Amino acid sequence: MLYHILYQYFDINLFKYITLRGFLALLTAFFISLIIYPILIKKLKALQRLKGGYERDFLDNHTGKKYTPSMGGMLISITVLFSTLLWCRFDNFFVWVLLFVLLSFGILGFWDDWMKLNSKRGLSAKTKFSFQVLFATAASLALYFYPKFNSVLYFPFFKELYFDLGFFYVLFMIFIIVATSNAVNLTDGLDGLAIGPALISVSAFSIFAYIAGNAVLSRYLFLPYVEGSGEVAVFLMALLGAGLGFLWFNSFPADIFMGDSGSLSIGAVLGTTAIITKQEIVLAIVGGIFVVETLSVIIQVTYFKLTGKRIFLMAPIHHHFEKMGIPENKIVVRVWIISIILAIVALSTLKIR
Ligand code: 57M
Repeated sequence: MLYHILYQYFDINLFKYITLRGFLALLTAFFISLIIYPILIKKLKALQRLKGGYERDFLDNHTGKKYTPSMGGMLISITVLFSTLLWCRFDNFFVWVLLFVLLSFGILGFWDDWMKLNSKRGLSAKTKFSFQVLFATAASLALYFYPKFNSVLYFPFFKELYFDLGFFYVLFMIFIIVATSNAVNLTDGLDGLAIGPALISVSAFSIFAYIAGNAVLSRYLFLPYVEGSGEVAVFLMALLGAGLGFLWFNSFPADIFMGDSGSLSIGAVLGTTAIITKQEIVLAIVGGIFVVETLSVIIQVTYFKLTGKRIFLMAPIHHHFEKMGIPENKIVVRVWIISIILAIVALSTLKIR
């Protein structure tokens, strides 16, 4: 909104720039979070006590988390919405698609969290999955039919390698969005475990979005040029600010969890961003942590069904490390370290082409 008022109406040139608006979007979301989370945590804690708490007693170190409130992701969505409306251009199609994905998956997650709070059982896997596919299909079709978007799949490291998937690209997009949403959800089992790699991925993708939206830079770095994707960087900066604000309270020992309200929506947004910036393959590198967590579940379940034995002490893999006796915060910080390295590897694909 302020772009239209300050730049287009009052002619203040400074507000034309994506970098400045991105920085302001980050600060806005971060400070709103710092102010509102303490109030929200207090209210949700009272509610949690009233409803009897939600305990995961499968690991000793999780027994103390019975009254830690969930649904912290709700505020991430609201803050991002506010900051985006303030600092993004209203005439950017990609920003609206991202807001749709953030809010639709956020509401679905909230529904699940709310049911868990009230009846200890969340939505059935079938209902959750059906809605995820529905929302992902809506976003994918919107992108597919947008005239300034193409259905080409590009590969990192090889500038000549790309395929036009045609209408199959819609199926591919749905898969990416739903898979990323669930992968972040599976990862969200220790304080700061999901939000850390998510924010590192968001930072890397804000660089990709900025470059992809700039005709000169993208040509220089052999990156596909996506007209309008620069504005996605402003949206991602808002998400970075909101996520950092959440991490302030989710860092060990957590005062609040993001719940499905956060994990489903942040994951879906990450997937959509990878699609918009035409970096779907790079997502598997940047979000390598989410890939490994998901693979650990697939391997564990398949192996268990086939042999009746387990490969990991417990899946997802972060529980395996906990069972080995590694302290929670050590696991989490090590995961962040790996995630930073993966983001650097992904960013290096910019030059190695
Ligand atoms: C979410 N949710 C946490 C919190 C968070 C197929 C199967 C592998 C699925 C998987 C699963 O259900 N994953 C989805 C896991 C829960 O966190 C809440 O859920 C939200 C995310 N959706 O935001 O609201 C608990 O995690 C802990 N936590 C933190 N800090 C945080 O910042 O400590 C979360 C966030 C919280 C808290 O204790 O209550 C969860 O784990 O339930 N299932 C599993 O992960 C189960 N694994 C399993 O069954 N493994 C078997 C299978 C694969 C064969 C095996 O290995 O043998 C584990 N979960 C449960 N019991 N409940 C292990 C056993």
